[in-house]
Amino acid sequence: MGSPSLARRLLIAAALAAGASVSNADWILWTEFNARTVKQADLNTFVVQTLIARTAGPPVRIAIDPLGGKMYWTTAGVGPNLLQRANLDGTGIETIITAVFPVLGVAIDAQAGHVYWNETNSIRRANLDGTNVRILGTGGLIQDMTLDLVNQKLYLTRWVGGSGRVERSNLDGTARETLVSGIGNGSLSGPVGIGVDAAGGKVYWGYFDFLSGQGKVQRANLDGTNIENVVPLTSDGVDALILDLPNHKIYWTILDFNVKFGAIQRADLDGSNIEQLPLTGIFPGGIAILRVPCPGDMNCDGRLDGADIDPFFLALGDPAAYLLQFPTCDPLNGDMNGDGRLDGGDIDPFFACLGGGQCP
Ligand SMILES: [Ca+2]
Ligand SMILES: [Ca+2]
Repeated sequence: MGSPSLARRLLIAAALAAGASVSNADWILWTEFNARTVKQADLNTFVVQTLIARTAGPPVRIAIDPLGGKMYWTTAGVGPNLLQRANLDGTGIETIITAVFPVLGVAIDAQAGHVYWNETNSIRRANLDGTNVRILGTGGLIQDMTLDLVNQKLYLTRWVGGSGRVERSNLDGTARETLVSGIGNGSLSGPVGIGVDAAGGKVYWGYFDFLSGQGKVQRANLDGTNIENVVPLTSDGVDALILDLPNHKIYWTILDFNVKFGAIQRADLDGSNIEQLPLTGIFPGGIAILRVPCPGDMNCDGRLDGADIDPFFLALGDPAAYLLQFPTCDPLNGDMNGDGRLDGGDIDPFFACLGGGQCP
């Protein structure tokens, strides 16, 4: 399947003239550390649903595998140290890793079929079912981690030798390097949650000072230069941090352990438009964004519009090149006739939906 024919181009022009854009609401998922629950809220209405009524231990971070339709979370503190997963509706809970030390960060490489996590002083990965565990690195107190699947890098926050650090390595743990050091004193203050914007060339982290209880959001270039305070120092510690790149947002949690107060806040990637989500009485351990599948959204920006036409034909004609260019997208977003395959039979339904007609 090559480029669109003249007839298709006329359809495209008609669709674009109609200003077609279809988007669905996204969800925010979070773990409740004290209550041992996993909850979600619609990001338009903020109506809350409980997905998991009781986790085996206090849940910490959470990550989503959209391709496999699973959520993964870690547990630490009073209770077993586990890496668990469940279906996105909370059913089918499985323990995939039982660890000696608290399990903190978790990240998913859905295309490669790998789950990454960090225990107190080691970073590890396994197949998504928990088999084939491999230790990728050790040392210090590893706080959290994230993956840059565009550049195939692993980023982590580590407190070691009286210094809080941001480090990175290849996905197999080789070529580890320190990008930023001296973030806090590395014993009572330092970097925790971490996220990477590969296209924007920035790594973001949350900063938590457990002595003063204060926190902030910082970022740097991917080589560790040009450190900036994105969100200035506030009176609550900043803990978990994730990026919602299609919507150009940073999400983070603030925590006050003394009064067991917590909240989820967000801002634009440059730190402007800070707001607190209207979710009261929460004490979040980790957060994740669940993007509702949007039929025909081939560039994964959450919308079906003209920008999806070229990626649609790329996925049809050269699936490997598509996955290289859109490593976090599900090519089956293009399965517009619902037969489980992306092929020529999806072209007419794609343009029908794009043009404002029937969508799956
Ligand atoms: Ca799109
Ligand atoms: Ca199909």
